[in-house]
Amino acid sequence: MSSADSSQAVFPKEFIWGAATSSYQIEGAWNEDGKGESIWDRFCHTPGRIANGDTGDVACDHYHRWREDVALMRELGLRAYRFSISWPRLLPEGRGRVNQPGLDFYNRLVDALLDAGITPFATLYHWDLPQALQDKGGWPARATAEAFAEYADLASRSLGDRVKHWMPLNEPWVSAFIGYLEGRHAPGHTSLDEALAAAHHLLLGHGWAVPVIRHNAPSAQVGIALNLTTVVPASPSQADAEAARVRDGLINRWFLDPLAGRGYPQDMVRHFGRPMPFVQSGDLEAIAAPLNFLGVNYYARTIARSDAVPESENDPPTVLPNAERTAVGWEVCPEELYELLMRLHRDYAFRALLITENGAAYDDQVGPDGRVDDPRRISYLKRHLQAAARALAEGVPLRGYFVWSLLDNFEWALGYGPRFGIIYVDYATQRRIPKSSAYWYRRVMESNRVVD
Ligand code: IFM
Repeated sequence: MSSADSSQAVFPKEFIWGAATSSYQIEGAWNEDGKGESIWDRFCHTPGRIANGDTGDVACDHYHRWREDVALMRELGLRAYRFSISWPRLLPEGRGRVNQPGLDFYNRLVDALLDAGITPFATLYHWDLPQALQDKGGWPARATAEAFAEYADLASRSLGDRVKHWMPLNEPWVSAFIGYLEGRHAPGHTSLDEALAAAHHLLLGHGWAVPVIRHNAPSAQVGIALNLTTVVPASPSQADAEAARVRDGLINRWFLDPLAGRGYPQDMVRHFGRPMPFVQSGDLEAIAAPLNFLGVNYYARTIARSDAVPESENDPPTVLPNAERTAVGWEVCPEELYELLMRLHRDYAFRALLITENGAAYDDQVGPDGRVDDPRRISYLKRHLQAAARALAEGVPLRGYFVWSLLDNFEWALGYGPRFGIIYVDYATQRRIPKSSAYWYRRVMESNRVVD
């Protein structure tokens, strides 16, 4: 669908329009009011880990500025807000002793959101594991999954009377494989065996959390947010097709299959070729706890290229030499969001899908008039929403969309360089300036259609 067809990209009036953030990326106050240390605090305080030596110590100072941020959300007409809860703010040692000021913070935030008519969507784990649990083995240890279920109990008992939408995990692939195999994220380890055990215990903790949340908040809708992508072979060669199968297995199927009750994909079990003693009797049943929705975090397609085939021998290559890219180098491919949604519905048929993250980083600047004009982000969002509307029109049960992100924020190993927000943050003063994309998004939300 081209931009000329924008008017056809319509959404139902009950469509959930929102924006998303996460605790470590925006809150700051890393050691205030009794909060415990997280693995991201430790990682950022280790020299050489993060671009520019940046840390989340202050971030967007949302812990102190949440009132102003909720007021901005209301002004922009958000219907929903997806945030994450900091586990070490509630449980400084990961389990046991509760930090009441931490709970108070989320109680106030939730109340303010509801007062503003904004539906809270809570994520329990967006990567900030209590360091105390990492010191006992982190996600490769089964006890961390048990601790997670306890934390889910505390959070849902405290907030479940008001929060009716929950996601135990955000992007467990990133936690497991970037944190424990690639080492680019906290805790910075590089072991495949650890990564596989971590992935399993993340999923197990999720599976145990689902009935706990439902018990504490009986009418709750519970889902999970996965980073999902289409995988395209770099060329028509057999070797690249094989590389694509493996990449799809690693990023998509390793999580989707067990959640859908199919266990781990056997081709990938063979590919890893590692014993998996951590999978115990009953685990796969727990992981397959039925979900109300699957959260889809989509940014770009993935190109799979086999090392076995020199690119020069790949004729014709699938990869476009002059692809449109965002400031972090990710290819802009909105039509692949349509493909992804169709594939998810066809292959897995979850009850409902929500796009829980979609957005782009650009090098936004404050203009001489004090405004931040970001036409490239508007264009990115517009084309992705058109793709989403097309999937919806073709029968995909897509119920909502959350732009990543509400605010410019701490982009993990890349620090504060990339700006993903629809609201600009001047980190020196903490001044917030809604970008032109925020005003454009307001018109989309008001009209339930992709406007020009
Ligand atoms: O900033 C991240 C977010 O924490 C998880 N999903 C992808 C975003 C952009 O990289």
